[in-house]
Amino acid sequence: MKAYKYLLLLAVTSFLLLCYYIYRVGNATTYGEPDSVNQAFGVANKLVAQRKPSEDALPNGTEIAVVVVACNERHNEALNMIKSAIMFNRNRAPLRFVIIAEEKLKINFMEKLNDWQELTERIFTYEIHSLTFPRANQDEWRKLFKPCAAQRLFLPSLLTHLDAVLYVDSDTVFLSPVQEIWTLLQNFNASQFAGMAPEHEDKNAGWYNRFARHPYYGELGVNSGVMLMNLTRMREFRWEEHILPIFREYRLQLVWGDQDILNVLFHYHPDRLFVFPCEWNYRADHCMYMSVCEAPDGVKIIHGNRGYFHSRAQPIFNLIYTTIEEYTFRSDVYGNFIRTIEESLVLPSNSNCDKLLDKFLQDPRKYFKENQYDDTAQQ
Ligand SMILES: [Mn+2]
Repeated sequence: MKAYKYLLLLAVTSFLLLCYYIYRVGNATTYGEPDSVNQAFGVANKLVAQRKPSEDALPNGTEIAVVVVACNERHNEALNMIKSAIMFNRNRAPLRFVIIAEEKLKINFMEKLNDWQELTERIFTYEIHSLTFPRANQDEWRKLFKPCAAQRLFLPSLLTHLDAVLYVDSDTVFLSPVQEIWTLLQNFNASQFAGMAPEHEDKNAGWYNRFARHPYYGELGVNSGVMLMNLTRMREFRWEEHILPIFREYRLQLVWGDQDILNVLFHYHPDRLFVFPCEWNYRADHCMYMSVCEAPDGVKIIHGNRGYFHSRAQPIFNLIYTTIEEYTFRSDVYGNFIRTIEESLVLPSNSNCDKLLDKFLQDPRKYFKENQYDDTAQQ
């Protein structure tokens, strides 16, 4: 009888230990740990090292990594970008936000993102990294660049635990699920490792073809505000060993910083670049004089470069940005985003971009209907 009791106790204890183990491991690999600040490399490396490259189909549950670099006042923009990605994540794809930030901003990110995790059933995880230059040639990098300016050029060596990422400028917002642009990674051919949109759509307004004093990609150059990166392939290419010589050679000709470096690199390696259409990096340049970006399925990601989210020059850019800022999670996207914008935009407007309201709202309108809450949005 006694032996039986011991056996039972042993069995129960083992079972509980097993449950706890499954719980911990499951939790860790699915969600990561929010406290990965300062130890992100070590911890994250272990957690995702075995994750398979997303070369084939995009299976349900594939984690999508969105990277942003935030310095100074840019951290509010970065948070708003993250908020928009969560808002329009109607497929509820697991998202991982990778934030590279100044030390003093880390706590702000953590507070906000921890709150949002609670409100969104932890549909996303995040990790915060310090601004970091590669060890090789570290001193030279430090001398050449301001800490934030060229950080994204070093993502292949900084994020060794990730196979692919979507890099976005902090001055972008999503109007579509991140999953949609992420699937473009599968359209890369065997040699391509980065995806970007053209800088311009027409030669008369192009900057690179009229003013650049350095080589650039294609006819009109590319814009670096939204960039898909296959980090594994970039590492194989020895990406960073290509960046430094370009900088040394062209530093006096560079006007747009790291974007110009990317343009020089892809000028010499055009086979490495996948060019995606303008609706994935929609800027005021696409509409301010006349509409030059067709966006047949609507505008997917807006890029408020040159401060358009914060000025009244093209009201719809500012309106979309502030409406996302004021949105609260778990509330109705139709009523609190789509209808708010429809009602707030003053039409007729002198702004050509405002006239394209329907293009901006096309994707959200398709999926968010009246009285439908984001929790019950299309799965
Ligand atoms: Mn930008």
